[in-house]
Amino acid sequence: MDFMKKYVRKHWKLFLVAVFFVMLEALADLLQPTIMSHILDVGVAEKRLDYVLKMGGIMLMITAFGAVAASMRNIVASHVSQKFGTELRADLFAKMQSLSFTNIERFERASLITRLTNDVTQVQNFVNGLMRIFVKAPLLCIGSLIMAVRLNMHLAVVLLIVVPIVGILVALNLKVGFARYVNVQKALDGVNRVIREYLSGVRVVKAFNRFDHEADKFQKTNIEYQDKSIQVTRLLAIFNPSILLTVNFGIVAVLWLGSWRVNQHQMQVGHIVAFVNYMTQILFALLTISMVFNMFVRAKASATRIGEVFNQLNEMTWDDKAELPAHRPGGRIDFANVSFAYEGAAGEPVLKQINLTCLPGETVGIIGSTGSGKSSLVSLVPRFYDASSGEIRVDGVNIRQLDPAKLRDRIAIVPQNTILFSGTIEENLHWGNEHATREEIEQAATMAQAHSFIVGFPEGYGTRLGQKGVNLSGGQKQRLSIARALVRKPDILILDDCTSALDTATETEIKKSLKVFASGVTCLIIAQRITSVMDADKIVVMDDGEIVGIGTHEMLLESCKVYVEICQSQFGKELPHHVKAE
Ligand code: DUT
Ligand code: MG
Repeated sequence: MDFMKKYVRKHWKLFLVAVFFVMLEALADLLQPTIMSHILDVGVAEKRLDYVLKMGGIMLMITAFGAVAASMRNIVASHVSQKFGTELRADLFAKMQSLSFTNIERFERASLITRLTNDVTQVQNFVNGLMRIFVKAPLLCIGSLIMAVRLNMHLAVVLLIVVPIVGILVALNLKVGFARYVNVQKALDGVNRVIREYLSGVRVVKAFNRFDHEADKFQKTNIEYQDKSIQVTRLLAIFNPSILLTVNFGIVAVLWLGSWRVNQHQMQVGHIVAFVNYMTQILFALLTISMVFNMFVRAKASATRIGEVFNQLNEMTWDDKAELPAHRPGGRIDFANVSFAYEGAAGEPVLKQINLTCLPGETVGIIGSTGSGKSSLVSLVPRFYDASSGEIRVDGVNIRQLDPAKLRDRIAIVPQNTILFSGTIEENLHWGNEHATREEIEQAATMAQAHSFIVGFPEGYGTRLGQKGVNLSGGQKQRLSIARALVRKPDILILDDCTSALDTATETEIKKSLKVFASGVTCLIIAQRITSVMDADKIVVMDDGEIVGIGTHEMLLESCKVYVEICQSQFGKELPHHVKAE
């Protein structure tokens, strides 16, 4: 919970101001019953109207004073807790942004969302409560005890019995409650996870008519959440009335004992009234304390979950002084003995002993069966992940020394799964380069064969895309994704299977424009179709995490068995020699 220190340091002054007002408020509450007992015992009993009026006036003033303190406390408390919540959310978001893929993948996405929203809100509520009831309840409880004992020692005997019993009940409640509240939180996570998965896969769910299955799954987590919540409410349903009952017994005892002593003329009625008043204050204070505890449990569980994110150390380190050389043409990439394994995948390496050099301006095709490690290979270049062993150099600099942000400035990537953002088409293309002019954007779109369909829309480049670009076809999305990368004018361009949804004619057009664009740009092109890569300067053939062949189309046909197999599977059994690069 170290992350809280920063906010404590920042807000403790205002926090204390709020606590000060709460103390005034509690003081006002504590004075009331005593004044009332005076009114009854002196004013009413002796029929002195002037005394009643005078004390009544004081009572009114104290109430007003308490109300003003309460308002001030409310204002300060909301201010502090809202500020705190906003800052915590912003910091958490920034932290999530700064984490590497490996760090992020340790969490479920659904849980990251709940951490950022629900968990922060819980902690924020707790902080708010801290400045209100949390301080007030113990103050009232102890204050009432003292006032009651001072008022009448004899009646206080009842407290001697009632308070320990209630104390034990509250403690028991807390002890049993903690684990159950943690369970509720977990169940809520489950509900969020199922909803998220359903929503992100809604098309597939409908296509496979799996709605019933999904509904079942949801229902299960929903019921689980219900059960856990009911368990908690049951607990409260038992404890709260028991506490109430105990205190009420105490009040009956006070009335009985008091009336007995009044009859003996050893005590006045006003004392009984005031005493009962103090007892109810103690009762409510205790009840709020147990409620407060529930809040505390939730906040603690939430704070732990937030802390888990803050505690993620970004393993990606770099040397701030390291720079990529400014000279052009840049874009040379060297892989030297690179091996790589994803975390948690039983350490099974997905890339083994990769040695590869891509020269500036070279176009390198990467081909291989699915799961052979093509995407993994290119994801190492922008430092999405760090290699487990070996070294990757860009323009001669080991990328482990480079700030990923600087490195990624030189790289544009078209990911295998097209991701667009809600906003206009133009905004999406600007992602490639904030400062790109409209002309550059249209140029890139033309190269990616996207311009013609974009201007076909009534609103052209201003057309709004839904979330993830839902209102576009798969091929349209791919072309926008390519255009976005081209807008960046990178040294290194990575195209991960980005023409899979395009027809061959469009693909050929894009390849033609790329050839012009790519002079001087190092291109890594991953493809499934031989025709997409066969005119590359060199082709890398991957199989099961290893490079099994590097060379031109013709060379590989002679030397690489895997390449020949891929060719045969795509062009038929006859000798693939007739397949020539264009
Ligand atoms: N893998 C993981 N975690 C990931 C991504 C991949 O464990 O986040 C594994 C799956 C596979 C291997 O790494 O066994 C290689 O995956 P990659 O995505 O690199 O394969 P590909 O060559 O790009 O396959 P495809 O042609 O299907 O895109
Ligand atoms: Mg892939």
